[in-house]
Amino acid sequence: MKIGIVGLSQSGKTTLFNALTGAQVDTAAYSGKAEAHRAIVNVPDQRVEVLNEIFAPKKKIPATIEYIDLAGLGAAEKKSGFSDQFLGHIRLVDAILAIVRSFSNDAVPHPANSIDPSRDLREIEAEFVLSDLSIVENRMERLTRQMKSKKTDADAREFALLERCKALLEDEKPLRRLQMSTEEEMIVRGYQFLTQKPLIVVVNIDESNIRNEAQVLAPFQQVMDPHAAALSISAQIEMEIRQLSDDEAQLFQAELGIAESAMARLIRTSYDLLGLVSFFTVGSDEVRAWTITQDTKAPQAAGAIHTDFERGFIRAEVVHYDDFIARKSLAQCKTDGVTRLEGKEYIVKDGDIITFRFAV
Ligand SMILES: Nc1nc2c(ncn2[C@@H]2O[C@H](COP(=O)(O)OP(=O)(O)OP(=O)(O)O)[C@@H](O)[C@H]2O)c(=O)[nH]1
Ligand SMILES: [Mg+2]
Repeated sequence: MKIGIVGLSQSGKTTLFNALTGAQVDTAAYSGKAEAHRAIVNVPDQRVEVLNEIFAPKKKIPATIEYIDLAGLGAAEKKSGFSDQFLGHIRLVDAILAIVRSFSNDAVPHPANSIDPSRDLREIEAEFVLSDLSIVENRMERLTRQMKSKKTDADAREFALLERCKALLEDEKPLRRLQMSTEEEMIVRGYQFLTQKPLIVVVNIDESNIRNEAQVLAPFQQVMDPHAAALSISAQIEMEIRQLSDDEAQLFQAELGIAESAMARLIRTSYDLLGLVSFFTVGSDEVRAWTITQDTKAPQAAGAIHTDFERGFIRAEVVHYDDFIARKSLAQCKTDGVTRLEGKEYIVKDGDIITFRFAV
């Protein structure tokens, strides 16, 4: 899973990136042309650790998330739209993390000269809406020309769908709000609309607001929808904590009233928002966690490992983590009848331990 971090300039993107990934990128400003920072982090999952102890494999491979720290969006005055480079990065992410500034820091100027996180979010979303709208309009123009020479049903259906998208965008609403059939989702998938991607809003707060999350987030509730979530995080504090030893970090967190690290909260929020679950493969070679969406059937889950596994899928031997942990041996699971043989229609559950049977 790829998550792109966006925000106005100097909103704390790189600071948060450091907090989430343990990187130590210099937080000095960098121009829009600079390379984006990327880092891959392991998804903490106690189950992988326990399986690792039981199987003592050569390799332990946890699930991962990639974070991309992008260049800042310009100030309100210079509405220049996005650079091609920025769009190239952001169109490929699975979810967008928009960070907005609520922290006060006299040494750091705000591009609009005042602190107003709701306004900043509206501004970011407005940029995304404009970007999507221009794609919709271009495509509609092209389809109109095409349909003049030869009109197909597929073109007509796409045009009708784009008209619905356009109406919503002209109303300054994100495409996340559009109800689409599976077929319609297939039609628009290739466009990689920015306002259709799941959105995580991070309000970057002062240390003094760490215990006031409900209050801080209240103004954002009305812009939220089922594909958006908001969190308040002090990026600066979290970055500092990330650089401490585990013991020191725990002490410091308790003192400040931070129940869970920003990294852990963000991963949980991302999994919920994207509807992700993990299944495991185990053995003496490796113990590994795989990430899939929660409605994935067994053959497609196998495909996450290798396309051959999906093509030649025969069946899946499944035992749930909880059933396995009560026995700590795959053989015992079979003896006790808690290992199931599942076919092509089985929907993989979070925590399933699976051995795929396939023929190629
Ligand atoms: N007080 C305070 N300062 C912060 C916080 N987060 C970031 N800063 C400061 O704000 C400045 C900008 O932070 P960055 O993380 O570089 O922000 P950015 O969004 O990556 O900036 P650009 O990449 O230049 O757009 C730095 O001087 C940070 O130290 C925070 O939570 N509290
Ligand atoms: Mg930065």
